[in-house]
Amino acid sequence: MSQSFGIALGPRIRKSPFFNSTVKAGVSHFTTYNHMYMPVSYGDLAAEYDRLINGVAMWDVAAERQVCMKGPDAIELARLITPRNLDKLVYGMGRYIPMCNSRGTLINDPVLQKISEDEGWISIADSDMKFWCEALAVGKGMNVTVTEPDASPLAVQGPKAVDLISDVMGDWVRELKYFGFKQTELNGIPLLVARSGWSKQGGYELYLLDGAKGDQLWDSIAEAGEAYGIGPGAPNYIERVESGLISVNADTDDDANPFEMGMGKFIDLDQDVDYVGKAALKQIAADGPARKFCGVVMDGDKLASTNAHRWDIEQNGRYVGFASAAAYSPRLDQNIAVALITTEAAESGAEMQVMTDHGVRNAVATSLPFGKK
Ligand code: THG
Repeated sequence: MSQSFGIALGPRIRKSPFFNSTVKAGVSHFTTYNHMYMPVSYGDLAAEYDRLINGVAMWDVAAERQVCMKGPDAIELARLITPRNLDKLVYGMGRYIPMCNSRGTLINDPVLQKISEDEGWISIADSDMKFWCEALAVGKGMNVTVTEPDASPLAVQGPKAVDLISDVMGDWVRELKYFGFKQTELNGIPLLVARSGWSKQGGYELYLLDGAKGDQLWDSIAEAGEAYGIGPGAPNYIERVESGLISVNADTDDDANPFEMGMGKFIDLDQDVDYVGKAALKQIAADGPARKFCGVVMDGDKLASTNAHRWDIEQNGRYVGFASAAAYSPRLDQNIAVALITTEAAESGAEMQVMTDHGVRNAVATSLPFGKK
């Protein structure tokens, strides 16, 4: 089917503070994420992948919106929204926190940052967590306000990111721990600089704290990055499949729980906090997860660079689950996918069939991330 339609850029979906800069840089495709346009490609995915693996790339990820919980009960609210134990979370640090509903279904997987003793921000994936947090706070009669602050992450990712950002911000950024952050400024642009980002290639996220200064921040990083061959990019489809990074709602369905998604190490069933989903998660842990998020290696010709579909997977003619993102990996020279399939199929080692848009491919399951024993 040939497609000749576009998507209207109306005001109902928001523009990032970096929107104009991304257009100038040649963005070719947007998606929407948290009701905001988010670039996904600049037209050459292979070059964008290469820049991320070997150099440095800058990504407009302002659509990873912040939800601010502020007030005397802010940290208590943070404890209710996640099964992760937050006892040791200190000011200036972040944590990756799965969030579940009362059935134990994974509904988001943000990074939580402790901004102060009475303020926490979650940097959310694509679902409406501001409503969720506020409803919970109201229902529990908590003394906390839930708002969306003027804070928009610009990710700088790749092996040359550390040198570049220390040129720009100072050598202190080299000492930041993973998920550590500091509030600072760059030529009058207020920023929160964090060691984080949705790739396994290392780097930072510069949270712009004044939405009027997006182009100024973009230009500053682009200019300083020239010496490192920086270019625009986006959360990279191929690298994320290789690394097995989870994209909630793309990889999950209305039943997927954190144990199935390989997040068991983040779940504390024994802490005193009565967080949302605790009873359900205890039951799931006792029964053992029904499915497993795993890698799949497929045979046949190289896949086209993006195959953003859900493909059914069968074993012995029976449906066992679905692949949610697939790509040809240049590093592994293999066709790979991430998939959510029955634990039995994942552990069988036996051949499966992936029903791709380009025909049936034979496949075997493997652990994530790819390329790691
Ligand atoms: N950065 C920021 N906000 C975000 C994302 C981000 N919001 C949406 C989305 N990404 C949330 N999901 C993730 C998924 C994985 C990670 C961070 C956010 C991540 N994982 C590390 C890993 O898998 O190696 C570390 C996990 C750990 O061990 O704690 O970084 O990227 N601002």
